[in-house]
Amino acid sequence: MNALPKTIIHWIYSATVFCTIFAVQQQKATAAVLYNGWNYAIDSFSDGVTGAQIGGGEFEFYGIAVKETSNTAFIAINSNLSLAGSANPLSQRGNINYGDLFFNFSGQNFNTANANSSLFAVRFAEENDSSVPTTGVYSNVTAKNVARSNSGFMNLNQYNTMVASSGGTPSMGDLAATDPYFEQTGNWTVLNSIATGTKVGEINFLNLATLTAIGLDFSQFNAVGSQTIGFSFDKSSMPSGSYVANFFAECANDAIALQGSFEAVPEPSTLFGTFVGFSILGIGAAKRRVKSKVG
Ligand SMILES: [Ca+2]
Ligand SMILES: [Ca+2]
Ligand SMILES: [Ca+2]
Repeated sequence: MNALPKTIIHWIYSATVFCTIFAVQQQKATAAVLYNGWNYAIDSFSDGVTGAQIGGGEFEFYGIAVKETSNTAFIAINSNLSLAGSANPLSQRGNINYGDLFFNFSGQNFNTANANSSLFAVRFAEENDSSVPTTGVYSNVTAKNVARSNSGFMNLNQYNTMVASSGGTPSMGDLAATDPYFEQTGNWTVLNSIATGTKVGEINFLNLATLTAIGLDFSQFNAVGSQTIGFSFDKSSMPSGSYVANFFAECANDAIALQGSFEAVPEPSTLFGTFVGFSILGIGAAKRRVKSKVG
């Protein structure tokens, strides 16, 4: 068999390298980014719309990360928007804040899950326009649009077009900006706030020192928003399995979606079994100690 000409070998090698790099980049855009036990969705740093400023302003969201232990879920958001929101007298409740954080375990797109009241959501911003009375975890959730009452975008297509035409790069974190998971067109179709839901749990706010102590590090991804907001809740208030989580600004001036999954909370009977197992082992060890003493 004739050896392949050098130029062809070189071409094959180059193509292989190119495909490998391409595959890695593709993977980066779609697969979970795990670091120190946290699953990160890093957003575009140039798609927050703050008045005429595209990128880096008060409405720039940088990322969201989720960590779990057997019983607890931890959430952290890195952004330039404070938990108090941005004061704006023309907007509902006098500020433009975070909308609510939705979790969709149904495998359906957002609007279908919404129509089936199968969404879960966390209200973490006390001053936002959520229809549920307090912060916490909610099940059987339906969502509403508050972009209209917060000087916001009419739909995602309008937002994406505006960002791109101003030199920014629109992104939805783990999803592409135009991903059909969210409705893209129509009038006031960004569903970013809880309309109805049943409260199933509380959230506990966590400061940056606590988050850092359990391994959070947004700077690893060059996410350098001035605000890091963190909280935890009992995983028993949500299902296990794969989900899409997302949140928008109330004005829809930025948004992030994260693809993740929760492991099932251990059954009490399994825990009991483990304790019994430990006890038996403990008794065995104690017996052996006594025996060795006697012996
Ligand atoms: Ca962003
Ligand atoms: Ca508001
Ligand atoms: Ca975004």
